[in-house]
Amino acid sequence: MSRRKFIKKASLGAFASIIGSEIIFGSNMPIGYKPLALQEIDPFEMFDKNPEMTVLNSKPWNIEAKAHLLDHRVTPNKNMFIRNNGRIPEKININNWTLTIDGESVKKSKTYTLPQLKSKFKHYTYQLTLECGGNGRSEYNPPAKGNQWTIGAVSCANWTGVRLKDVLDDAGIKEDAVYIGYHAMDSHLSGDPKKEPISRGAPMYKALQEETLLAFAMNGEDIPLAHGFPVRLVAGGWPASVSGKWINRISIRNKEHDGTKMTGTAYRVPCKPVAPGEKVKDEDMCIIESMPVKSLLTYPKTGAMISEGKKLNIRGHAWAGELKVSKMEYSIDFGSTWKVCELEQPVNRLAWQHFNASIFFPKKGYYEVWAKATDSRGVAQPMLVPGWNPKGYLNNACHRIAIKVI
Ligand SMILES: Nc1nc2c(c(=O)[nH]1)N[C@H]1C(S)=C(S)[C@@H](COP(=O)(O)O)O[C@H]1N2
Ligand SMILES: [Mo]
Repeated sequence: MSRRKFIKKASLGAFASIIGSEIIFGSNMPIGYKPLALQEIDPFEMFDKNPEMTVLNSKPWNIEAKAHLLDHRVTPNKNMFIRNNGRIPEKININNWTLTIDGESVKKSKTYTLPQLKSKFKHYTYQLTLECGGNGRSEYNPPAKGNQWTIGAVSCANWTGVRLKDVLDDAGIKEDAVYIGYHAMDSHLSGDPKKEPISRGAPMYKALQEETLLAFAMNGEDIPLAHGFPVRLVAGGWPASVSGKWINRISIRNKEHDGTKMTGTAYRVPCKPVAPGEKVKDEDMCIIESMPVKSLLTYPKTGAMISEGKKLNIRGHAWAGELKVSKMEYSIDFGSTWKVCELEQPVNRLAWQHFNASIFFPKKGYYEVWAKATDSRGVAQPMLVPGWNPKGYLNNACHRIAIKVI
């Protein structure tokens, strides 16, 4: 038997056992053909995402937006990036779903059903910016392992839910509380039920902020499964890894939470700058809290063309973690000179801010438009990639688009 034939025979058997029945006429299938029943599912259809988005990984699913897909003032569900550390929970029965507040620093452990959570506490809606700590990772050199996010792991949706603060107050917090840690229903890629894919948290002051929500709706609908149905934590302005999806337990800790991806190098950067490629000891790594100032040009698309003498209208969003953006500028001469953009106030704290400008180009040719935001403390985005770090977090370099004047 030839090797090709053997592979075909072997896979026929394997296909049949996965499908659960014999494939009649299977021996007629062209070599390399995968029966429809086994063909890869279409992630855009499965997650109801814009097909223009980029799939970075399928095990687990990680999908990012392109700049022009983030043009809306409020990110539509279809264009919101997906970042998973493990397997999305498969069967969620909301009738059985409960949230437990426990931990060393809770006065008395308490469990809430979804109707209890929704009826007992006041509802709030905020626009909250969620950016993955690894957004921009692909630009670091030496490269960092992990999903090679470019610019699209950021969103600003309308989140509706109850304040975590109100729920924690109801359960009762002891005086020695320092941190919260979430636990969720997704499963570890290894399949080991004892392992959690991720269990992060935040210090009490962030947990108790008015805008920190236990959300049950995203843009006015039930939270889509991939984004944390039925309830997720939303802590705007911090690495989005703090915003636990599919949560069912929050522990009030009397020490820094030590769950999966809280320790070691995960979501940490060197406390002091290091040289590119340098080894950093775990004890010299600090937890990322507020995200740095950043902006994105969402219109036009890079590569746009405009006729000579016409003005080009540009627009986008800017955000600055816990802070506000106080100035937005653009450059068409590779950062030699800057002009001010019109910048709107945020709708609420921790929402991104919209900017626009009208640009005149002196003559025909190739240009780049660079955008630079400055936060309320006077810190501006770096023009190129900032301080290297082992995991490739916090790249807030100026976004740029190419423009041709014809
Ligand atoms: N339970 C759980 N929560 C999670 C994650 C996860 O893998 N599991 N990923 C985190 C990370 S790293 C990010 S960036 C955000 C992404 O949220 P999104 O997929 O809704 O955009 O969810 C966070 N919450
Ligand atoms: Mo993330």
